Amino acid sequence: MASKPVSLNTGPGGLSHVTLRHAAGVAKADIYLFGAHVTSWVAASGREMLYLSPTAHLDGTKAIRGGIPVCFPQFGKHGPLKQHGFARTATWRIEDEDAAMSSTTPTVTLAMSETPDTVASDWPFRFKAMLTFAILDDGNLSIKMAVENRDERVFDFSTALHSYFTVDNLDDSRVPGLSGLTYADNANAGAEEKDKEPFVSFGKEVDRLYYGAPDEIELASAHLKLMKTNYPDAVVWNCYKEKAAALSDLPDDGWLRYVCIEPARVREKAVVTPGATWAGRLILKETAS
Ligand code: TA6
Repeated sequence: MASKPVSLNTGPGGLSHVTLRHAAGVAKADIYLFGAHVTSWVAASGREMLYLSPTAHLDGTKAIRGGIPVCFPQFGKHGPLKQHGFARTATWRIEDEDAAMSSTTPTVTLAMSETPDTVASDWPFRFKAMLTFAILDDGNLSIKMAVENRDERVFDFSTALHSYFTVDNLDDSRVPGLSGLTYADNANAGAEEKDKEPFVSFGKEVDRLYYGAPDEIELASAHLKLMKTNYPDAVVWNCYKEKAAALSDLPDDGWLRYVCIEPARVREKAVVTPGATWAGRLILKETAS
């Protein structure tokens, strides 16, 4: 029997995740309700495109290491909330669940709104955040994020889709197209630098927030091109050897397996007036590289 385009399953840590499956039966994605967190995207070629740490916590005890963590309403330490905000450790709900589960196409929308904890936080606003995930006809992955202001106050936020891509070989990994841009170097206390190199390489810890990054960024060693809309910035991160040893949910050699390229809106926060909605989009495409 052909697999359903949208199904609800339980992961090894007992948490529920939606599985989206392309009609051809190869391309698929798993999205946990915990954090609205994509843990797997298998492209049309059958390649697993995302890196998920084999020691990631999949039981809700902490943010999942790998896949695509949703950083919202704060990226990193750019504000008073805990690192990367509360969205990635919140349990999201399936929007219009009955219709979603009987969808004839592999797409689902997850949503979250304020909770007593968020209202008690330093970001106390009433809101509705929605993430719409879809496996496209070509097997690529689309993620649309919308944040509606349901408060009577204006609010702002920073955000990123903190995507971990599996690389064939970190030594061969290059991120072109960022030369000449200014970035905050989080591996050097956030110092502002101007990138003078033709590409980013990974012979050391790289933790850079590039301002005004191009909307298309390629990573040939991951056979990947990303296309972002309304995420003006981009983070490039690999923790390298020393920091990997300090991450309890990443194997000591895990740093060799991934590069993060993260569509982000950090320098110029999203500002949303009451009743308005901010929207951003990310399309991840497998390339022939
Ligand atoms: O996106 C890069 C970064 O901000 C790094 O500074 C590093 O902290 C990484 O995120 C992972 O953060 P996490 O809280 O998931 O360990």
